[in-house]
Amino acid sequence: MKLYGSLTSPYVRKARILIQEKKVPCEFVVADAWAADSPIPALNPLGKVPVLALDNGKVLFDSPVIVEYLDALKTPALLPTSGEARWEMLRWQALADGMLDAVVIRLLESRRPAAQQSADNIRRQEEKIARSIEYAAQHLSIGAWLMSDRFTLADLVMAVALEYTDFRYPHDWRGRHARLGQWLAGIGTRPAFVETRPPG
Ligand SMILES: N[C@@H](CCC(=O)N[C@@H](CS)C(=O)NCC(=O)O)C(=O)O
Repeated sequence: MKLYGSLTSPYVRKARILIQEKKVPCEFVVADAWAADSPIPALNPLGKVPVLALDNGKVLFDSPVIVEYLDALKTPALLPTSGEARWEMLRWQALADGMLDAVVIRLLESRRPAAQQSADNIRRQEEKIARSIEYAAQHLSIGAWLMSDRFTLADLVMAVALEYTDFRYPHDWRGRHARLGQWLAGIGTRPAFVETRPPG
Protein backbone atom coordinates (compact mmCIF):
# COMPACT_ATOMS: atom_id res chain seq x y z
CA MET A 1 0.00 0.00 0.00
CA LYS A 2 1.30 3.48 -0.88
CA LEU A 3 0.24 6.91 0.36
CA TYR A 4 1.01 9.73 -2.10
CA GLY A 5 1.29 13.26 -0.81
CA SER A 6 3.37 16.30 0.04
CA LEU A 7 5.18 17.00 3.31
CA THR A 8 3.19 20.20 3.90
CA SER A 9 -0.37 19.12 3.05
CA PRO A 10 -2.50 18.87 6.22
CA TYR A 11 -4.94 16.52 4.45
CA VAL A 12 -2.03 14.16 3.79
CA ARG A 13 -0.81 14.64 7.35
CA LYS A 14 -4.13 13.30 8.70
CA ALA A 15 -3.41 9.99 6.98
CA ARG A 16 0.29 9.97 7.91
CA ILE A 17 -0.52 10.47 11.59
CA LEU A 18 -3.14 7.73 11.54
CA ILE A 19 -0.67 5.36 9.85
CA GLN A 20 1.93 6.05 12.55
CA GLU A 21 -0.50 5.98 15.47
CA LYS A 22 -1.87 2.59 14.38
CA LYS A 23 1.39 1.22 12.95
CA VAL A 24 -0.21 0.37 9.61
CA PRO A 25 2.38 -0.82 7.06
CA CYS A 26 2.25 1.75 4.26
CA GLU A 27 4.93 3.36 2.09
CA PHE A 28 4.89 7.17 1.89
CA VAL A 29 5.60 8.54 -1.59
CA VAL A 30 6.35 12.27 -1.68
CA ALA A 31 4.42 13.75 -4.63
CA ASP A 32 3.58 17.36 -5.45
CA ALA A 33 0.06 17.73 -6.87
CA TRP A 34 1.00 21.09 -8.45
CA ALA A 35 4.12 19.90 -10.36
CA ALA A 36 3.86 19.70 -14.17
CA ASP A 37 5.06 16.06 -14.14
CA SER A 38 3.01 15.08 -11.07
CA PRO A 39 1.80 11.45 -10.96
CA ILE A 40 -1.31 12.55 -9.04
CA PRO A 41 -3.79 13.44 -11.85
CA ALA A 42 -3.34 9.92 -13.29
CA LEU A 43 -4.33 8.47 -9.89
CA ASN A 44 -6.97 10.99 -8.80
CA PRO A 45 -8.91 12.91 -11.48
CA LEU A 46 -9.29 15.78 -9.00
CA GLY A 47 -5.50 16.15 -9.05
CA LYS A 48 -5.30 16.36 -5.25
CA VAL A 49 -3.37 14.63 -2.49
CA PRO A 50 -3.66 12.46 -0.45
CA VAL A 51 -4.09 9.42 -2.66
CA LEU A 52 -3.92 5.88 -1.29
CA ALA A 53 -2.91 3.16 -3.76
CA LEU A 54 -4.04 -0.24 -2.47
CA ASP A 55 -2.20 -3.52 -3.06
CA ASN A 56 -5.12 -4.75 -5.21
CA GLY A 57 -4.54 -1.92 -7.72
CA LYS A 58 -7.49 0.19 -6.53
CA VAL A 59 -7.02 3.82 -5.52
CA LEU A 60 -8.74 5.77 -2.73
CA PHE A 61 -9.21 9.52 -2.21
CA ASP A 62 -9.92 11.91 -0.48
CA SER A 63 -8.64 12.22 3.10
CA PRO A 64 -11.87 11.30 5.00
CA VAL A 65 -12.20 8.15 2.88
CA ILE A 66 -8.53 7.29 3.32
CA VAL A 67 -8.49 7.72 7.09
CA GLU A 68 -11.63 5.63 7.46
CA TYR A 69 -10.14 2.87 5.29
CA LEU A 70 -6.84 2.88 7.20
CA ASP A 71 -8.60 2.94 10.55
CA ALA A 72 -10.67 -0.12 9.63
CA LEU A 73 -7.51 -2.16 9.00
CA LYS A 74 -6.53 -2.41 12.68
CA THR A 75 -8.05 -2.10 16.14
CA PRO A 76 -8.55 -0.12 18.31
CA ALA A 77 -10.80 1.99 16.08
CA LEU A 78 -10.16 5.75 16.20
CA LEU A 79 -13.55 6.26 14.49
CA PRO A 80 -16.52 4.22 15.79
CA THR A 81 -18.31 2.27 13.05
CA SER A 82 -21.80 3.06 14.40
CA GLY A 83 -23.75 4.95 17.02
CA GLU A 84 -23.98 8.54 18.21
CA ALA A 85 -20.22 8.86 18.74
CA ARG A 86 -19.58 8.14 15.05
CA TRP A 87 -21.70 11.10 13.92
CA GLU A 88 -20.14 13.37 16.49
CA MET A 89 -16.69 12.37 15.34
CA LEU A 90 -17.56 12.85 11.68
CA ARG A 91 -18.81 16.31 12.59
CA TRP A 92 -15.40 17.06 14.16
CA GLN A 93 -13.78 15.88 10.95
CA ALA A 94 -16.10 18.06 8.85
CA LEU A 95 -15.19 21.03 11.04
CA ALA A 96 -11.47 20.30 10.80
CA ASP A 97 -11.56 19.78 7.03
CA GLY A 98 -13.62 22.95 6.61
CA MET A 99 -11.04 24.88 8.63
CA LEU A 100 -8.27 23.49 6.44
CA ASP A 101 -10.20 24.52 3.32
CA ALA A 102 -10.60 28.06 4.71
CA VAL A 103 -6.90 28.36 5.62
CA VAL A 104 -5.89 27.10 2.14
CA ILE A 105 -8.30 29.46 0.32
CA ARG A 106 -7.03 32.37 2.42
CA LEU A 107 -3.43 31.43 1.66
CA LEU A 108 -3.99 31.11 -2.10
CA GLU A 109 -5.90 34.41 -2.18
CA SER A 110 -3.13 36.20 -0.27
CA ARG A 111 -0.53 34.84 -2.72
CA ARG A 112 -2.22 36.42 -5.76
CA PRO A 113 -0.79 39.69 -7.09
CA ALA A 114 -1.87 42.47 -4.71
CA ALA A 115 -4.14 44.13 -7.29
CA GLN A 116 -6.08 40.89 -7.87
CA GLN A 117 -6.56 39.94 -4.23
CA SER A 118 -10.04 40.01 -2.72
CA ALA A 119 -9.91 41.45 0.80
CA ASP A 120 -13.53 40.35 1.14
CA ASN A 121 -12.67 36.71 0.43
CA ILE A 122 -9.75 36.81 2.88
CA ARG A 123 -12.00 38.28 5.58
CA ARG A 124 -14.70 35.64 4.95
CA GLN A 125 -12.16 32.83 5.36
CA GLU A 126 -10.74 34.41 8.52
CA GLU A 127 -14.27 34.64 9.96
CA LYS A 128 -14.85 30.94 9.22
CA ILE A 129 -11.59 30.05 10.98
CA ALA A 130 -12.41 32.24 13.99
CA ARG A 131 -15.91 30.74 14.33
CA SER A 132 -14.53 27.21 14.03
CA ILE A 133 -11.95 27.82 16.76
CA GLU A 134 -14.69 29.31 18.94
CA TYR A 135 -16.87 26.24 18.30
CA ALA A 136 -14.01 23.87 19.15
CA ALA A 137 -13.29 25.76 22.37
CA GLN A 138 -16.96 25.64 23.37
CA HIS A 139 -17.27 21.92 22.68
CA LEU A 140 -13.98 20.85 24.22
CA SER A 141 -14.69 18.30 26.95
CA ILE A 142 -13.18 18.66 30.40
CA GLY A 143 -10.64 15.86 30.07
CA ALA A 144 -7.50 15.50 27.95
CA TRP A 145 -9.40 14.39 24.81
CA LEU A 146 -12.06 15.99 22.63
CA MET A 147 -14.37 12.99 22.88
CA SER A 148 -14.25 9.79 24.88
CA ASP A 149 -11.54 8.94 27.43
CA ARG A 150 -8.83 8.26 24.87
CA PHE A 151 -7.22 9.64 21.71
CA THR A 152 -9.67 9.44 18.77
CA LEU A 153 -10.04 10.70 15.22
CA ALA A 154 -11.61 13.88 16.65
CA ASP A 155 -8.34 14.74 18.43
CA LEU A 156 -6.29 13.83 15.37
CA VAL A 157 -8.15 15.96 12.84
CA MET A 158 -8.72 19.01 15.05
CA ALA A 159 -5.08 19.09 16.15
CA VAL A 160 -3.99 18.91 12.49
CA ALA A 161 -6.38 21.77 11.62
CA LEU A 162 -5.19 24.01 14.47
CA GLU A 163 -1.50 23.32 13.83
CA TYR A 164 -2.04 24.08 10.13
CA THR A 165 -3.72 27.35 11.12
CA ASP A 166 -0.62 28.20 13.18
CA PHE A 167 1.58 27.27 10.20
CA ARG A 168 -0.21 29.23 7.45
CA TYR A 169 -2.23 31.86 9.32
CA PRO A 170 -0.37 32.52 12.56
CA HIS A 171 -2.39 34.69 14.93
CA ASP A 172 -3.15 34.80 18.63
CA TRP A 173 -6.23 32.59 19.04
CA ARG A 174 -4.81 31.18 22.30
CA GLY A 175 -5.36 34.52 24.06
CA ARG A 176 -9.13 33.86 24.00
CA HIS A 177 -8.98 30.07 24.11
CA ALA A 178 -6.22 29.10 26.53
CA ARG A 179 -7.71 25.67 27.36
CA LEU A 180 -7.91 24.73 23.67
CA GLY A 181 -4.27 25.82 23.36
CA GLN A 182 -3.31 23.59 26.31
CA TRP A 183 -5.17 20.65 24.80
CA LEU A 184 -3.34 21.19 21.48
CA ALA A 185 0.04 21.43 23.20
CA GLY A 186 -0.61 18.04 24.83
CA ILE A 187 -1.65 16.34 21.57
CA GLY A 188 1.27 17.95 19.74
CA THR A 189 3.83 16.03 21.81
CA ARG A 190 2.68 12.66 20.44
CA PRO A 191 5.47 11.15 18.31
CA ALA A 192 3.21 10.84 15.25
CA PHE A 193 2.59 14.61 15.39
CA VAL A 194 6.23 15.51 16.01
CA GLU A 195 7.45 13.30 13.15
CA THR A 196 4.95 14.61 10.56
CA ARG A 197 5.29 18.34 11.26
CA PRO A 198 5.99 20.24 8.00
CA PRO A 199 9.64 21.14 7.50
CA GLY A 200 10.32 24.76 8.54
N1 LIG B 1 -10.91 17.41 0.36
C1 LIG B 1 -9.60 16.96 -0.01
C2 LIG B 1 -8.66 18.16 -0.12
C3 LIG B 1 -7.27 17.76 -0.63
C4 LIG B 1 -6.48 18.97 -1.10
O1 LIG B 1 -7.03 20.06 -1.34
N2 LIG B 1 -5.17 18.78 -1.24
C5 LIG B 1 -4.32 19.84 -1.76
C6 LIG B 1 -2.97 19.81 -1.05
S1 LIG B 1 -3.07 20.61 0.52
C7 LIG B 1 -4.04 19.60 -3.22
O2 LIG B 1 -3.67 18.49 -3.58
N3 LIG B 1 -4.22 20.62 -4.06
C8 LIG B 1 -3.93 20.54 -5.46
C9 LIG B 1 -5.00 21.20 -6.30
O3 LIG B 1 -5.99 21.70 -5.72
O4 LIG B 1 -4.87 21.18 -7.52
C10 LIG B 1 -9.10 15.94 1.02
O5 LIG B 1 -9.59 15.98 2.16
O6 LIG B 1 -8.27 15.09 0.69
